[in-house]
Amino acid sequence: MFSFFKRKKAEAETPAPVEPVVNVPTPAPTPAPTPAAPAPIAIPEPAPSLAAEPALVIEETAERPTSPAEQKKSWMARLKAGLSKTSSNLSLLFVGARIDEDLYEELESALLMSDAGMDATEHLLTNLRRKVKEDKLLDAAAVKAALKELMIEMLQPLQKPLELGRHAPLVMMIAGVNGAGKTTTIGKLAKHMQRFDQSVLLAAGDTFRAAAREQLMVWGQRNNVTVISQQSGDPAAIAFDAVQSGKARGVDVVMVDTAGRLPTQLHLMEELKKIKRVIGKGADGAPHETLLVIDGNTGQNALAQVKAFDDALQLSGLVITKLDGTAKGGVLAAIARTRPVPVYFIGVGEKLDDLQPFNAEEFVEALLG
Ligand SMILES: Nc1nc2c(ncn2[C@@H]2O[C@H](COP(=O)(O)OP(=O)(O)O)[C@@H](O)[C@H]2O)c(=O)[nH]1
Ligand SMILES: [Mg+2]
Repeated sequence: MFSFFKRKKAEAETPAPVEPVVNVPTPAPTPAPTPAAPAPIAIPEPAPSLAAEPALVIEETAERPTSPAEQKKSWMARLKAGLSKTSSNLSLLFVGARIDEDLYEELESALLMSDAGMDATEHLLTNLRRKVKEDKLLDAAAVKAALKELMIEMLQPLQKPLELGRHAPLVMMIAGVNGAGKTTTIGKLAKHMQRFDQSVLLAAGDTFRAAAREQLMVWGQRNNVTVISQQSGDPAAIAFDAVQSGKARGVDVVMVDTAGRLPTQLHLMEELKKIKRVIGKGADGAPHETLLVIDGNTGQNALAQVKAFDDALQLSGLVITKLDGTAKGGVLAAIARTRPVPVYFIGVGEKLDDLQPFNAEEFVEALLG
């Protein structure tokens, strides 16, 4: 579950003096916001054409079910629908099946097709065979239940709460490839955190696309969240500014958005490392969370992304988005086996509420029903 240790407002740190920046390119001198200034630092410019840009389309809807039980039913249904290809493949195998080599072979194919990868697939099959033997399982339903148990066991290490209130402010940096859902996730997270009584400040660090910044600004205004932005500029400088501003304003959480990039674009990966380093100059131990956002439809390439971004940034967590689409879901097993970075949240839609803490049991329930 989403947990945090509540920090009393009265104990909020007084703004620390601005630390000198040494050994890094000096952030561009931007006017430091005064704690009293509520407006985001933005230089208005002609509205950019949004045609080609994925917009930050996260809205609150009135039609969504309101009671917690109904809400849960609704997002579980979307997760189930999203993972239905894998779940029907897996479930069909067990219908009236005999426990023989054919079953294991078909299971192997289905798991590989789900993007679980060779290692996780072999691991599951070896353990399943052993369990079937040891527990003398004779019918398909019992074998399916055993597989479910093994999958939960495998994914459990990925389940970890994002703890708020450990730092003032808690600084989070968000990275990923283009279109993965970074900006949308930041919007959802901001809303999520506001519900936990956390004040949030965002840094529009995607300086490549004017529309990306504009969208974040508009969204911030609508939701009463301050967005630190510059018309053009060094994303590291914007991130640094945001951290300073967050400290001065005594906000609880600072989230730094970044431009999408492929792990193969080495100069852009270097830029990310620089952003992280410069954030560290702004606050002790920051960023306290370095998140990678992954599109759940990416397949096996998601694993390559986790490895590359983790090597560059030492990730503390993942967010897997678009699991309401046509994602196969197995890639979480691959991640659990090869690079077990915690999955803090999963995205199950484009709306503000469509972000859920990752829960291994619920996920496997959706996958194997
Ligand atoms: N269906 C669905 N769409 C999502 C989800 N998360 C993000 N998106 C969509 O993915 C697209 C790209 O998102 P964006 O946040 O702009 O990606 P970014 O480039 O990583 O910042 C947008 O159209 C979002 O609405 C999700 O969990 N489910
Ligand atoms: Mg973006």
